[in-house]
Amino acid sequence: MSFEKPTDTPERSAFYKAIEPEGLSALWAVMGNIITPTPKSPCVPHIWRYDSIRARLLEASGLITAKEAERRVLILENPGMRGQSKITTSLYCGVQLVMPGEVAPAHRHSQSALRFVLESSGAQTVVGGERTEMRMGDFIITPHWQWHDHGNDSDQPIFWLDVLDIPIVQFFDASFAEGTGADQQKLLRSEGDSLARYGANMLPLGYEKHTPASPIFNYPYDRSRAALEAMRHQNEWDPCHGLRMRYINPVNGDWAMPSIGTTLQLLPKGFDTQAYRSTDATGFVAVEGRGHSIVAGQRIDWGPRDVFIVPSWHEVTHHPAEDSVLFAFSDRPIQEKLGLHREQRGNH
Ligand code: GTQ
Repeated sequence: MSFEKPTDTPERSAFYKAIEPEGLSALWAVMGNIITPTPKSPCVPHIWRYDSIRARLLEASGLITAKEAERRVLILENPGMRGQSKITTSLYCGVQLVMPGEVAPAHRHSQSALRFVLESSGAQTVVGGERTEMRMGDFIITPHWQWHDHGNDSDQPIFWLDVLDIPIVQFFDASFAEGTGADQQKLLRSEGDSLARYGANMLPLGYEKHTPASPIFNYPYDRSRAALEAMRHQNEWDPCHGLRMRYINPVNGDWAMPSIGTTLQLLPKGFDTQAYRSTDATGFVAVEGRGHSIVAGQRIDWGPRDVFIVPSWHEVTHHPAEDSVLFAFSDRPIQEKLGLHREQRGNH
């Protein structure tokens, strides 16, 4: 099976031209481009260095306030898709800076967001009426259409990674957004309420509210990291992933967010992973440690807080030079729901 474009003849070319004004085109001339035997993507492997992003954001803080910008964010644009505000074909990613004393005003939108905190001395976000402190490594979700505002009461700048399903909502032409006009929304619950209510391996008796996103909205790094540390003593390593855990919605065991799947993985020093590829293009954040990964033959050296991309169906191996922790995100939950997700272990 090739789906190769049949050769052009003067008659065929004339025919294609003739049907064009009628809103028609010939499938056989394009079939190989739209139904490919294996994934073809404009998304390319790439790494963004945290130090450079950080420096550029501080430079931006001299140009615009968080309030005037609404969100002071530098978008991590995939080099294969410049101008499209995408880090992969389906996901948006940026790094946000809130300076001491600043606020990013309350708003809400159809897009779902996650924050992964890169550098913090204590700042806060409010999601759906509950405040949470944002600490290094915390995985925080803003489910779609929930009010959210951010602020920084500390004396140091805070930097975090934003990942949103913007391209997916764009694809469906389903975007709505609104502001309150206020800097901060009203607090409706006390801090820590969600984690106490849903994050202690219990649920309120009679709990039936099944929203697509997890009712927990801050998964603190100290808990996730401690879990990985405790499990390493068992010495059971996945050859492709080391020790890799996914963040879940405790109500049903599904991914924490309906559109973006997230994991945290521990790779001990010198653990060279076996080749792996999957249909979900994946973004990695090197939280701790350093090392390199080989993505479809290309070497990517990473250190703390760097962000790198492994595109769909690109074989990857990781080579940690130190004990390393990687946070990862992809559109896997959607691919699974559509029956599209595929993975392969080992070299091909
Ligand atoms: O913090 O609400 O990077 O609305 C892009 C859009 C962050 C946010 C982004 C947003 C936000």
